[in-house]
Amino acid sequence: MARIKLDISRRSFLKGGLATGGLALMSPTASIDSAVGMLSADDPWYREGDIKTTYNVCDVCPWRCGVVVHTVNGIVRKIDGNPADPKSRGMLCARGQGGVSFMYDPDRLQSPMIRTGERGSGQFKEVTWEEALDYVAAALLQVKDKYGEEALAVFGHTSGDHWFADHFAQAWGTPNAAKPSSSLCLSPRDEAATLTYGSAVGGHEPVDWDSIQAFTLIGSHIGEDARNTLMQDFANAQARGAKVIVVDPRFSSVAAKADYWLPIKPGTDTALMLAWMNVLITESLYDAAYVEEWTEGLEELAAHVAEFTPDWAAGITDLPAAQIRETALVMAENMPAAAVIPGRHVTWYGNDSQRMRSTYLVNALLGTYGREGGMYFNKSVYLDHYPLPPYTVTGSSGGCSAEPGEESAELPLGPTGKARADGVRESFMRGPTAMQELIDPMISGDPYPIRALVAYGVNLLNSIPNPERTIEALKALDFVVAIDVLPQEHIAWADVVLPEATYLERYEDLWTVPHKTPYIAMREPAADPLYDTKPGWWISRELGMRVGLEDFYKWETIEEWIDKRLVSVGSSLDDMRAQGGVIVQKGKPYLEDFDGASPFHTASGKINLYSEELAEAGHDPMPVYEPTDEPPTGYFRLLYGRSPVHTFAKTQNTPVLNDIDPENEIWVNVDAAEQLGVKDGDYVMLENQDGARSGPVQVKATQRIRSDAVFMVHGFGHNSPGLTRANGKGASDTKLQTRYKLDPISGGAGMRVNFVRLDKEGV
Ligand SMILES: Nc1nc2c(c(=O)[nH]1)N[C@H]1C(S)=C(S)[C@@H](COP(=O)(O)OP(=O)(O)OC[C@H]3O[C@@H](n4cnc5c(=O)[nH]c(N)nc54)[C@H](O)[C@@H]3O)O[C@H]1N2
Ligand SMILES: Nc1nc2c(c(=O)[nH]1)N[C@H]1C(S)=C(S)[C@@H](COP(=O)(O)OP(=O)(O)OC[C@H]3O[C@@H](n4cnc5c(=O)[nH]c(N)nc54)[C@H](O)[C@@H]3O)O[C@H]1N2
Ligand code: SF4
Ligand SMILES: [Mo]
Repeated sequence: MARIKLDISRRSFLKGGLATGGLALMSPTASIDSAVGMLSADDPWYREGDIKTTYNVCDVCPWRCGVVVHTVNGIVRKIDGNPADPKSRGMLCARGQGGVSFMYDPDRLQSPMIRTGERGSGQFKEVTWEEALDYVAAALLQVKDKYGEEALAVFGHTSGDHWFADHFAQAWGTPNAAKPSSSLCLSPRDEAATLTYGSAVGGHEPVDWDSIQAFTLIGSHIGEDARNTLMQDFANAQARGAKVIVVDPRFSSVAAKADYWLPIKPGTDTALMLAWMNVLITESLYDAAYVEEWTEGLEELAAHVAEFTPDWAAGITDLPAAQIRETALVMAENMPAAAVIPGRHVTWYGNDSQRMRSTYLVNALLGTYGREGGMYFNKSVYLDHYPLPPYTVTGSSGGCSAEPGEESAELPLGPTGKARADGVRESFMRGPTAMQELIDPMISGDPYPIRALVAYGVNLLNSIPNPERTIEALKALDFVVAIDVLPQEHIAWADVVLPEATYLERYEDLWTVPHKTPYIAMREPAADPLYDTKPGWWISRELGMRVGLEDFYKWETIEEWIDKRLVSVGSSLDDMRAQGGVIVQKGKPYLEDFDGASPFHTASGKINLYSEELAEAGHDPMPVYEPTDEPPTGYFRLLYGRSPVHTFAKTQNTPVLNDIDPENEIWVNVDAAEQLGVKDGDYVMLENQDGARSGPVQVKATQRIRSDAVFMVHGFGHNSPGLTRANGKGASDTKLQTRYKLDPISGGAGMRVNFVRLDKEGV
C-alpha cells in the first residue's frame, strides 16, 4: 500500500475516495484534539496501533449504505462500503467517505445548552445533561397541561428520527409529527403508487436494473443526485447497452450520457406522459395481455388520452412531436424491460400526485410491474418489533413503526390521516402529516394551538419553504428544543439545544429494508462520543422517563433492544457482527413468485388505470395536465437539485466536502445572461417574486439550461456564524421559496413555483 499523503488536495481526495475507496485524514499519534482540528501528518497510521472494525449504516444521506468503519487507537480513520450490504456493495459515494470529516468537524455542538438571550440571538449557557433534560421535560409537561398532547409537534429527520418523530411522538400521544422526507420529498410518489397499484414505493424505486433494456429518467439527475447504488446501477445498465432517455429542462450530468435528451419546458411532464400513453394505446404498442390480466380501466384511459396526441403535447412541452413518438417507440420495443423512472424528490408544482400517477400508468401499459427487467416487487423484512404497549396515536410522521427501515418505506397509509384531517391537515384522506402545514397552527392557533416543538435532525430554516414564516412560528412557540450535531441556523431559535453523537459514535435500532432481497443492517459505535454528546436513543429514553412514559422505555440499553428483536430471526448482535453486519432475506420480486395470487394491494387486486378512489374524493380519476404559472417578465423559474459531494444543507461545512465544493452557482442560459449583461463568473444577488433575496452567488452562463429557468444546488447560502466554513457562501434556494403549492392529493409542497431575477447591482 502506498504511503498516503495526508495533506488532502481536492484531487487526491476524489482519487482516493472514488477510485480506491481510501481516505486518510489524520496522523497515528494524533490525539482526538488534533483529529478534530483535521491535522494531517505523514505517518503510516494504518500499519500500527489498535485497529477496530465496526459495522455501520452511512448517515450522510437518507440512502443509508452499509459501511465498515476502521478505527485506530480510538480515532476513526476510514470508512469503506460493506460488500455484504445490498445498497453499498462495497462502494461509497464521496459524501459517504466524507463521514469521518463530518464527525471531526470542530464546529460541532459540544454540550447541552439553555438559552440566555433573546430567541434568535444565539446566546446560550452550557449546562449538564441532567439540567437540560429536566428543563425540557418540565416545559413539555407544562404545554401538555395547558393545551393537551397534540400541542406538541415533533419534527424529525436523519437516521435517529424514529426515536422522536415516531416512538416518542406516538407514546406521548401527538399526531403532529412530521418528516421533511415525506411532504417535501416523497409523499406524492407514495400516494400515487398506492392509488395506482396498491403499495407505497418508499425511498427506493424498485427498478430491476440488472436486466432493464430502456429507461426514462424524469428529472432524476443521477450522478449529481449521488445515491451510490443508483450510480452503480446506471453505469452497469448503460455499459450493457440499455437505452437511456432523460427528460430535464437542464442538460444534467446524466443527460450528457443519454441516447435522448428531452429538454422539456418545466412543469409540463404530465402532458408528455399523456402523449406517450396516446402513442402506446392508439398504435396498439402496449402489452395487451398484461393490461388485460392485471389492470382495470383501459377503456376509460384510452378515451381519456385519445386527444392528447404528440402534436398536442409538443405545443405544451416545447418538445418535437416526432421525438415524443420516437421515445415512446423505444420504450415499447423493449417492454416489459422498460420503465419510466421518476426521481425521489417529487414535490415540484403542486399537482405532483397526478404527475406521478401518469408515470406509473405509462409503466403499467408497458407491463413493467413484476416483470424481469421492469420494476420488481419490494418485499418487507421479517423481523419482530420490540414489544411495546400500544400507542395511543399511530403512524403520524411518515415513518410509522418505531424503526428505521428504508425511509418512509412503511408509510402509514391507514385511517389516521383521515382523523388528522379534522385537525390540521387539509389534504387527501390518508398519508403522513405534511410538515409545512404544521407551521401555521403554531402562529395562529388554528384549528388548535401547537405550542411546543421538538426538532430532531431537521434543518428547520433550510428545508421548509417560506423560512420567514418558520421564524415567525419559532418566535410564537412556548417552547422549542433542537437535537442536532451542528450549529445550524435554527439552533439560535431553540430554548434548549441537545447535542447528539454522530452516527459513527452511537448504536442505532436495526435497519429493516424492503428490497429485492430484503435485509437487516446494523449500526454500532466506531468510537466514543466526542465532547459531551449523547446518542438519540438515550436522549429519547431519558426524556420519556421524565415525562411519565416509562412503559415505552422499559429497556435499559439499546443493545438489549436490538438483541431482543434479533431473536425472531435466530440471530443476535454478536451473530450479526460475525456475519458481516447484514442479514439478507429472500425476496418475491416477480409476478410468478405469487403463484397466481395478485401482488397488487388494491381493492380489485389490479392496477387502477382509472381510480375510483380519486373520483369518489372529488379528484380527477385519470391524470389531467394542468399548466403552472409562467415566470413574470424579467424573472426565471427557480429550479434546484444536488451537488454530488453535498447532502441537503448539512455538509457544506464538512471540511473535506467544503474543500471540494465550497459554494453553489446559479445556472443561467448563456443567451439570457448576455441579454442581461451578465457574464460567466460574475456575482449577482437573486431576488424572488416577493422581494426575498439571497446571494451573492456566482453566475454559470451555460447552454446547458433552457432560457426560461435558472438552476442552483440546494443547501448553500447558510446564515449561521457557527458554521465557520459554510456561513455566507453562495445562495439559498429555500430563502427564495417564499411560496409553495400544496398537492391536494398527498399534502406535498410543490416548491418549483418560485421565480427569481438577477440583480447585479445589489452585490
Ligand atoms: N429548498 C429546498 N428544500 C428542500 C429540498 C430542496 O432541494 N430544496 N429538499 C427536500 C428533501 S428531498 C428532503 S429529503 C429534505 C431534507 O431535509 P433535512 O433532513 O432537514 O435536511 P438537512 O439539511 O440534511 O438537515 C439535517 C439536519 O440534521 C442535522 N444532523 C445531521 N446529522 C445528525 C445526527 O446524527 N443527529 C442529529 N440529531 N442531527 C443531525 C443537521 O445538522 C441538520 O440540521 O429537504 C427538503 N427541502
Ligand atoms: N449528492 C446528493 N445526492 C442526493 C441527495 C443529496 O442531498 N445530495 N439527496 C437525496 C434525496 S433525499 C433526494 S429526494 C434525491 C433528489 O434527487 P432527484 O430525485 O433526482 O431530484 P429531483 O428534484 O427530482 O431532480 C432534480 C432535477 O430535476 C430537474 N427538473 C427541474 N424541473 C423539472 C421539470 O419540470 N421537469 C423535469 N423533467 N425535470 C425537472 C432539474 O433540472 C434537476 O436536474 O437526491 C438524493 N441524493
Ligand atoms: S449514497 Fe453516499 S452519502 Fe448516501 S448513504 Fe450512500 S455512501 Fe452515504
Ligand atoms: Mo429527499
